[in-house]
Amino acid sequence: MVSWRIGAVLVALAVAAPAWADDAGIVIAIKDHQFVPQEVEAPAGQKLKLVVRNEGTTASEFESSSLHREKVVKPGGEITVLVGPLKPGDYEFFDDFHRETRGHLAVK
Ligand SMILES: [Cu+2]
Repeated sequence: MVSWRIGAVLVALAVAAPAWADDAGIVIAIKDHQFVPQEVEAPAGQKLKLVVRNEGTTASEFESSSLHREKVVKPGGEITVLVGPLKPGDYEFFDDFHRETRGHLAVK
């Protein structure tokens, strides 16, 4: 059970982070062991919200060494990954459970 105090803190945090509140983020799906899209463009110097949806029937792990992120995505599930601000460049990501599944984030 969450006490009202913790609830109040969570509400305060949600209000303090308006940048994400109305931003749907960059959606990347995983379908048939492919990222869709495989190449995602994003602006440099900004915080980015990546939404990774697993539309497959097996678990995946969204992972990126250059972004320093790794998170399991259940079949039919969705995760949110916050990154940035990033410098221009190419940031590769992959499914650590199916390593041939790769994509990249082109930051410009
Ligand atoms: Cu991993």
